[in-house]
Amino acid sequence: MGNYYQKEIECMSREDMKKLQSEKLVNSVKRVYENVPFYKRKMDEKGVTPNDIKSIDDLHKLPFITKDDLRDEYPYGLLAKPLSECVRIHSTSGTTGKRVVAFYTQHDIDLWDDCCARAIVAAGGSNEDVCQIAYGFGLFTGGAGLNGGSHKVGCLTLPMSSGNTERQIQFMTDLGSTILCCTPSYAAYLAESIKEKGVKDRIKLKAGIFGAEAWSEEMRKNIENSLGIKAYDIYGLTEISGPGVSFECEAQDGMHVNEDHFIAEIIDPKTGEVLPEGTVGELVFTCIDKEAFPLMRYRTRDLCVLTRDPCPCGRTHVKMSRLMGRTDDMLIIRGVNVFPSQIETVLIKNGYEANYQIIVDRVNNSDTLDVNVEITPEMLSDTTMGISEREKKLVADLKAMLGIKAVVHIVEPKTIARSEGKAVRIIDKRKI
Ligand code: DLL
Repeated sequence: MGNYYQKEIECMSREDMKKLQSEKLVNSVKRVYENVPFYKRKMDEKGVTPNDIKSIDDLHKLPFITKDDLRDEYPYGLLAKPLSECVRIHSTSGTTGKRVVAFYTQHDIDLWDDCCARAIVAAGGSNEDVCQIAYGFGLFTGGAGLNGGSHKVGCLTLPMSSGNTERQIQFMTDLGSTILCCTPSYAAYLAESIKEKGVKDRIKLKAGIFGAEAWSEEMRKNIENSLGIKAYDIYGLTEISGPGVSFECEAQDGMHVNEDHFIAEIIDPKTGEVLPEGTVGELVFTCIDKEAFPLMRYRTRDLCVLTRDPCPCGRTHVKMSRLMGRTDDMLIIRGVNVFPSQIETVLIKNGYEANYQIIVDRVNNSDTLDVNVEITPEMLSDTTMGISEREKKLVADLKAMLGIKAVVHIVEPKTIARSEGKAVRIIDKRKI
């Protein structure tokens, strides 16, 4: 293990962690109340003063912050440090509305790099490794975060950025990359290209650190088998820092939240009520160590479960489950709640790869759901089942999973565009 297995913190008793979090929370709340007019206004409106926050048991008294608040306060409204102390920004892609910009002091960058270093170590990384970073570099946090973490661990770091698949595979084989960091959809695309090139036996990868988008357990198994690696989930969001807010360990059963820096809560997305651990709800984060952009009770819109069951790895930090979707990516089709991950699970269980598209539309006042999925080369050479039979089977399995009927189109291999970053798989024409 490298230096970034921070055992004294990562395996701290619950009691000690609560004490540490409480101290940091009290200080952070005071600081934002005094330095950021937005927080003062929000807390005053709710009738809460910094003196009311004495420990993490008082966290629920603080108001929530939403993505809309961030947009309203764009760009500098939530900044808690003078600009002269900030050294970098990152930003979300801003596909829906104004971009969100997050600010970092050097302390914030160090803290973030540490979080990513912990993730790399938890995936078995050390200074013996060659770490290929194929997340995008730039305003997106994926490249910069894992790059910083890889340096801290002492890996030989390949800052490839995303795309240029030929070059990725060339460096992977020539330099003997052992860890791959990218989105799961790009990992699947790289695996497909490696297979086509017939260079699988020249690949030395042992682990992948994949996140930034939803992926199913079935997709994990496919990637692990095709690349011959262990694939670990990593979670994060620009507003809170970037990748490394939580990460998987060798148990590959949920992601440990870096609780010494971020307090996680689960709330009912409708009422805002805090839910007990073990219940599905919206994830909310409070930053207790950051300087420039320390969001308090930020509603992520991500749905998951938090659990404190003992983990075989020895880490005591709370674990969040694989994301079950986002409050805003849940599709309501003919009155039924549909998560894209449910559709992916059905497709992969039937032997398809994650090369699919979900198209929702409204025709004659009724919602339509079409699923396009590529046939795999293996299925093409298997003559025991025809295309229409395959389509019927998928329609039946989707109906059983979702409770509604979908129209399925099985399309030729390579007809659905591959993704080098976050895959866009849902086209909701009702919103266009
Ligand atoms: O995606 C940060 C990141 C980069 C995480 C690299 C992991 C690896 P944003 O672009 O701000 O930041 O998008 C954040 O992506 O709220 C989730 O909805 C989604 N997301 C992130 N990680 C996962 C994951 C980065 N492991 C949004 N599983 C989040 C599912 C994820 N969804």
